[in-house]
Amino acid sequence: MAKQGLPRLLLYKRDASPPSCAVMMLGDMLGLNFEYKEPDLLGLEHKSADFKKINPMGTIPVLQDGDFVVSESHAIMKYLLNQYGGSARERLYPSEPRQQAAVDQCLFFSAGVLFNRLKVVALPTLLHGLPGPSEQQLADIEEAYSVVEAYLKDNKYIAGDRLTIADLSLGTTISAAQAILEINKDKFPRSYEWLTKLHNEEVFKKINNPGAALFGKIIHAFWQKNKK
Ligand SMILES: N[C@@H](CCC(=O)N[C@@H](CS)C(=O)NCC(=O)O)C(=O)O
Repeated sequence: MAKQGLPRLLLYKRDASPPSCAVMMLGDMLGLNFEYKEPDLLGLEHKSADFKKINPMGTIPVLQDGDFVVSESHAIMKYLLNQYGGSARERLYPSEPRQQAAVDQCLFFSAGVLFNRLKVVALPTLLHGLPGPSEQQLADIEEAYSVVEAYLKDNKYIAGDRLTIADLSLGTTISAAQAILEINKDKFPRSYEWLTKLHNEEVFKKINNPGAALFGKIIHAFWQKNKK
């Protein structure tokens, strides 16, 4: 339920975009009132001069809060928690240095490694006729899964014993990545269990699971088309 009396927050997003879903889930958990804009990615609206004035990287999500604009889902999530998180901030992004470093480690891994291994398959599929992932791309995704498995060695959630924004970030990205390479539950049992647990959380059911399903539907439809 959105809280009354909070400022107007405009989020540029797409439902099939994992980093957009992570921000939307956080917004939902904090009871924020987002208005949405959905740039046409296939029409390259996000690469237009107008969009690049908002985000020079030409990516979504982007958050506009009055005259303040921030892009990059991890920066957006931290901003939302710092500005509007209230008591949830400590739970979702702990201030204790080691706990926070564990969360940050996952956020940087998500932004710098795992998401990019998904993106190098997704973008060429959608824009340049890629008919499916290469063996090397699949091996790279699997290697990233092995890092997730290692992060879960001592933890119930990805960065500790409770859900944090690291679970929102890595959880959305791995959910979408299932359309390219499913987690092998014998090889990565902790990851499989963690992802199953996340998928049963209400906020994942509401936002992530439909978003990941849509991503899967789109990418598989393009592979079929691109193979012809
Ligand atoms: N690390 C960024 C990734 C943003 C990103 O690449 N988003 C995709 C959509 S899921 C996008 O805008 N792709 C368009 C492009 O890069 O051309 C984040 O977490 O916000």
